[in-house]
Amino acid sequence: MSFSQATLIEGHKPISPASGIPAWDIDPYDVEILKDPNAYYAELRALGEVVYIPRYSILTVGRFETTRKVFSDHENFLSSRGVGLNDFKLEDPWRPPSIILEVDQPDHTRTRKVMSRALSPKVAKGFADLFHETADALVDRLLGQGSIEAVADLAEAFPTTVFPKAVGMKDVNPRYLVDYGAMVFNAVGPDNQLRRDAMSHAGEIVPWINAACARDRLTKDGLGALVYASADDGTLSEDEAGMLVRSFLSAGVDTTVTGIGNALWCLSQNPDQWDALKRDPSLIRATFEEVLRYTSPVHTFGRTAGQATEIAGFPVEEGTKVTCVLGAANMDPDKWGDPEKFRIDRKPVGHIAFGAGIHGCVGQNIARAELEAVLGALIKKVDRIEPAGDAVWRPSNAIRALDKLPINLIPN
Ligand code: OVV
Repeated sequence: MSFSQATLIEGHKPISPASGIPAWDIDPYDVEILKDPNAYYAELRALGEVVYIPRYSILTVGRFETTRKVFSDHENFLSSRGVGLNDFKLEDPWRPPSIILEVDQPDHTRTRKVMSRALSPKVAKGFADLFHETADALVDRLLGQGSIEAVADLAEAFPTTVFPKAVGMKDVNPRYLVDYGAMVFNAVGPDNQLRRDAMSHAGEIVPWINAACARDRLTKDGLGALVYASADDGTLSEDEAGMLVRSFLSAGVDTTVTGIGNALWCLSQNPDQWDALKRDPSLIRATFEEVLRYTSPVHTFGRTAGQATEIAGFPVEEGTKVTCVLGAANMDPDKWGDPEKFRIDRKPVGHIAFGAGIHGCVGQNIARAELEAVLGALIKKVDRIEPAGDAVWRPSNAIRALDKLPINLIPN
């Protein structure tokens, strides 16, 4: 380790960016930007292929092609040194690193295989009845209520009900699952107030999460058991199986909560698109893909240059932290016509809301199955979704999610 703590910036080596890379005096983690990011996204793309942010001593990309390229270039841009601002090679991470997210080839390949088998389209299909029955019952209950607060009542309620069942968790604590997600995702940002607030719950929640991942805290018929089967056949150690169950709990709750909340926001703000979906339910999938493109639930994730390399022809030093602004890429007018319009007939093939390359979201089949169930229940039973107050965003260093969404669900 060649740098003392004192010389690190946000836990990584300070850089001297190549000439020609524009410097931008901005804090991308300012709460006002996080709550309403489109102007920041536009300016980031306008400034250049790659931008230097002195405040954090990072490079940042937001144009579609360059963002996709950096994010999927696992040879040059490593995940094992952390996907946030801290360089795990120079500073200890806040928790033992994920053995699927925060790891490179060849180690990544073995754990990824286990997870992609556990989360296959076939397995996701097996959860369809549970997801549909739960969504139908939840929407029925909410329809009798007049106005609802859709974040707590629906967006959080649905995944925190079905996902622990899908995993086979014996321990139930929806609040801990949501708050753990907030820790995991805020942790990839700088040491700001958001990160510190999220981490203030760590003392209670981290031990609970770790304990909930043990074999004897899981049923024999869920996703957890599928992972432990790989410990039985010798592919994984017992500890590794527990770590992969931890990945379910890290990545599977906050993301789908956000996907559902953002879908309700998009549809409540765009009644013509809701009507179009009601007329043609075969557009459910396309609607969710457009929600993902339009709101990018994971707005920013990073990589670390593992060796001297380049971005769009500009030299990049080893150890450089590069943040990839997925939200900016998914709004790039060079890629998408009229990107700031929410259009369910767009079929936004190639959006990078699930990432790209070997680390692309391994849970996306489950995410899609959850959204299909929720949107399916809504279009069956609800005539109109009307705003019943202002939507409030919940700023996070990596997630673009709502805090409050008051709506009226008007029954058929
Ligand atoms: C994609 C993702 C996000 C957050 C956490 C993890 C994965 C994990 O593996 O823990």
